[in-house]
Amino acid sequence: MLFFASSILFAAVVTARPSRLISRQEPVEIGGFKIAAANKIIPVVVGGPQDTFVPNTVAAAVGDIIQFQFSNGNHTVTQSAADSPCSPLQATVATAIHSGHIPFVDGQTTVGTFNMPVTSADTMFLYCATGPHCQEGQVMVVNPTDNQQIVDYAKGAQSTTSSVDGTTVSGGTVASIPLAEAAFVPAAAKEAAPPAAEAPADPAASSASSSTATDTAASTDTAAATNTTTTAADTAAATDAAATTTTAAGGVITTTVAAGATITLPLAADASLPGTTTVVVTVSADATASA
Ligand SMILES: [Cu+2]
Repeated sequence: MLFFASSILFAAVVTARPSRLISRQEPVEIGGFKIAAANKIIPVVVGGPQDTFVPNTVAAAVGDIIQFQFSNGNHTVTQSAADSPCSPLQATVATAIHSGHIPFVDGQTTVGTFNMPVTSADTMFLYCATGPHCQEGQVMVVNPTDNQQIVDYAKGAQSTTSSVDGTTVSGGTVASIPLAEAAFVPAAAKEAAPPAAEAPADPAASSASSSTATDTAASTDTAAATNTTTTAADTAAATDAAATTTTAAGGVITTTVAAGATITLPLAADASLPGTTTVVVTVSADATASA
């Protein structure tokens, strides 16, 4: 089979170029397919720790395939006109390039790709249509005519205020490859969840002075803590001392604080319990005045 296919290719090449050696840069028409001996797959990494294309300029021959490999984030490869960065050429040319949005999340073992056959040697301008990525410089040029083109295109992108998404996947094929074969190492995985919050400082410790009056139940507060209802009956204290707290059987917490103080529930001793919700209660200073 391999020999058979090779024979056809050779025969066709000989027919097309009878007096020359095979040019490895020029495509050959065989049965409607363009085949170039020098066809390459050119990897381009999209996104990652930064919103970029790497590389952001590529020299590609007709018949090559640019394989966009999507790293961390959620990005697109979308074609624009040279003088309209961050806006899809699809608006006027239906066949213009657009990959759709292809994400990469922590833990993925495959990498989304967009395989774009290069069908023309013309210069092509591409951007990412996600959020502000284009304005931030996630742009690239295929077959630039000089080194200045990518600079000018990026500057033009920075001059826009928003990006316009493409509408239809076009100009390539969405697929995937194993992560182990990708041209990048993913960004370090983010921690699944932040560590438990530290117990809040007891704000009652810094409360103002108060009278010697004792006010019972200046406020009665219900806090949803550890899936049970805890009633804190707060009694304004006659001193400047830090709040004292006792917990009786049945989950009733009694705390003693100065009038005008702020109580944060759950109290410091309970704040480390899983599932606790913090509720801030300010004891009414008026209750003190009435005594
Ligand atoms: Cu992007």
